Amino acid sequence: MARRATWLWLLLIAAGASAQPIVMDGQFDDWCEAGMLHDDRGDVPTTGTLDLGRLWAAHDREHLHLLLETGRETLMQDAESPIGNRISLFLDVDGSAETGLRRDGLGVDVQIAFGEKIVTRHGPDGQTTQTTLNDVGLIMMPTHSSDTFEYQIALGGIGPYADLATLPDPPLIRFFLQDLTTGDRLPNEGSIEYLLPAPEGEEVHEPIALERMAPSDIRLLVHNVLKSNIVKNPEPFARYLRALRPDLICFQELEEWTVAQAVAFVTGVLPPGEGQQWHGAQQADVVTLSRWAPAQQAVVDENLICRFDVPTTGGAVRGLVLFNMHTPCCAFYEARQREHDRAIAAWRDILTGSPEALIAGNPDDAVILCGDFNMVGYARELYAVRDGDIFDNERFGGDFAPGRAHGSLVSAPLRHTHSPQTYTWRWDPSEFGPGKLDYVLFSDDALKLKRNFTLWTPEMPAEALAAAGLEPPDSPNASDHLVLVADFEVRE
Ligand SMILES: [Ca+2]
Ligand SMILES: [Ca+2]
Ligand SMILES: [Ca+2]
Ligand SMILES: [Ca+2]
Repeated sequence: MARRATWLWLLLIAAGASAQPIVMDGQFDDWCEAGMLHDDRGDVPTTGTLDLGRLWAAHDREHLHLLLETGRETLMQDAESPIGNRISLFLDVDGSAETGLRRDGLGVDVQIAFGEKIVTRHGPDGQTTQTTLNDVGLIMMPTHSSDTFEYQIALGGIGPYADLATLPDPPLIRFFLQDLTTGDRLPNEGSIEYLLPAPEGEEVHEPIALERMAPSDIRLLVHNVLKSNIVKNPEPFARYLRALRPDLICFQELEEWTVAQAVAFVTGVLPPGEGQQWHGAQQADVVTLSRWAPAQQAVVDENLICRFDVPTTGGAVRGLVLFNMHTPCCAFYEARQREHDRAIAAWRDILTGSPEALIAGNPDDAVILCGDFNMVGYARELYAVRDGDIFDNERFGGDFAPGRAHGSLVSAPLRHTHSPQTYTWRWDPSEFGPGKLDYVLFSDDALKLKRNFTLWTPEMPAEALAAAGLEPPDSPNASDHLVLVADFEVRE
């Protein structure tokens, strides 16, 4: 509840501030500029069911953005699970009640069923075609469960329009939302009318440079390499490794190499300096490669813990406990929760010097938990790790503050270098839209986050790609997961 109060407060005080692009990150403090269009809260009699609530809209030249409250926790891209939904968005995109499906006085040209993940187009000739969420360029955040979601819909995907310039005059979109389980409709009668005037000025998304900010920053790279694709198709991996020059690498889904083969590959691509070498550790499909030899290592479920001595800004040495995570996928909610509980309990035991601790650390060690957390389920699976809020306390022990005096761990923002996106997984033929499955969580009392980003080469301009020695399709050719990069200064 506290998190929700914070962004509502921002919404009130920031009115009148300069326009900001909507960042698709599942955080809603970027919505302060957009006016609320409708309040539909409190008209569903049964508690515990979905209740479409407040709705905001915004747009840029190529996208319509919506922010919607759902009244209870739901998984937006799921109609089957206990917290799924059957919310649909009905859009009249051509300003004509004469075209599309006649529905409540509207000519609905496009219906987007979020939970069912089906887009239905009602053509002018009465023909109906069905496509996927990806066909309309739909992005929804957060990917894990929530009671509030932000949406990005490509204007070129929902109508015969490439962008705002080709909208009808006046540029008006009419729509309503309905939860087909409870029947709750937003608005109760008629439709929302939203005008999309061309925004003033250029839309600028400040790009994030690939270079680290200081040579002494420690660079972590995280990547799920898609069924050992690095073995079969090494070129895009080699190109991004040369461009990004990490010090620590956490790979997931790399089963076809021994740790010696993985070390040999990275040594060939990133030759170590005089007297230095790459080191490796492996557990099942997770492989951790590092410029420092792990002083200790351990396994928790299928996840790998390594402890390194890393240089601080002042030239001293501090312990860094690095968890390379690949937890169960998809609808395996309980198994994933269990692994997240067990991993963060392992950090608690290391932190407190418990006799149960898997490795011996110092009380001031830094910690990073990173990797493919498969966060398509309950938000609490993530919060267990971030906040030390263990779900099964009976089995895994007490809650604690994983960031010591700072409380929770911090989740690195990891925005794309050249767009306001944060998804870390994308596979266009899938029924699922792009999502944020991968995370870097760290203790910010011991580590200062510096440059950090997610790499998605298809959206990078040609000059940026050429300067980095990358090719446009490198990201999708490498994997369905994207490369994450986070630089840290190790505090004294
Ligand atoms: Ca946002
Ligand atoms: Ca409602
Ligand atoms: Ca129509
Ligand atoms: Ca209603």
